[in-house]
Amino acid sequence: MDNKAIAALWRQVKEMKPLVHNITNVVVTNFTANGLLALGASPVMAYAKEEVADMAAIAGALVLNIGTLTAEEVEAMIIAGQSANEHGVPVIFDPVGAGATAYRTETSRRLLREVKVAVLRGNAAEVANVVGESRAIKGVDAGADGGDAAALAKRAAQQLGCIVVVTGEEDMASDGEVTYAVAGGHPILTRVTGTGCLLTSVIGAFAAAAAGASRPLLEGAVAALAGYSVAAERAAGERPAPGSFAVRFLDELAALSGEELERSARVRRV
Ligand code: ATP
Ligand code: TZP
Ligand code: MG
Ligand code: MG
Repeated sequence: MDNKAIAALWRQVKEMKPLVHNITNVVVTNFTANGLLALGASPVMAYAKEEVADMAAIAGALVLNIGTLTAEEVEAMIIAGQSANEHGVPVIFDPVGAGATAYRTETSRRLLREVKVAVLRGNAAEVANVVGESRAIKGVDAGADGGDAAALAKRAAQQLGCIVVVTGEEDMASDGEVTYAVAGGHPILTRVTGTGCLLTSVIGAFAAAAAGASRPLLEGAVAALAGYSVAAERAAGERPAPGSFAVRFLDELAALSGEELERSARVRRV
């Protein structure tokens, strides 16, 4: 996929303003809603098992994130996920902290069994642990061992039968056959909580946009990664600091134009 196609999807999100239903963690809720609004999407957080099926059915994408999971929330995720599946709504899954505790690992695998997930997005340790390759993780933060992220994304995509995005210094997106690497971003992203979680929800917005534009889901994921990386670089500037970066990043998600993204995206097939 070329930078023109990436820019077209960036514009499509802003035109379509897709509704993204998030069942996410208590740490990142506000940042996620503001990030999606800055991007031009419409966020909604809805968790009650009495309503999640209805909300998921009318959304452009459903994002499931187990960052602060509880048994009740997992039950709601399964109800929402199955409703999304019935209504052709793509489900994006962030297995936050998989591998840190047995409950997170087992819940991730259960969700992947009971819900048809379209895109799995995690750091290298989370993705490795979900697919049974034990890898050190410190709470919700990836360990030092990034390994071969492209090979991991491809293996996981083949095993799970969905698109897998592995993020880190360079981001990888694979459908099990084709794998793209997206360069850029900035290490300051790891010093602001929720930047991974927001990215997963941004991939949700792009999954909806890709479906709306009849483009492959993999292209939607790659466009999300590329736009996110360029916005982060612009927000970081010369001397980034975590507090001001978080605010500037929202501004850049809103300001980045399709033209600028077309000039700056660094995507290659690996
Ligand atoms: P972790 O908790 O380990 O930070 P995460 O779920 O927050 O994981 P990340 O892998 O940090 O997710 O990805 C979030 C964003 O940060 C992505 O856009 C990714 O490209 C970017 N990122 C992470 N590490 C770096 C880095 N060293 N250099 C540039 N960008 C990075
Ligand atoms: N604890 C549970 S969820 C969470 C923390 C700190 C947020 C993780 O956010 P991200 O985007 O994975 O860094
Ligand atoms: Mg992080
Ligand atoms: Mg994370």
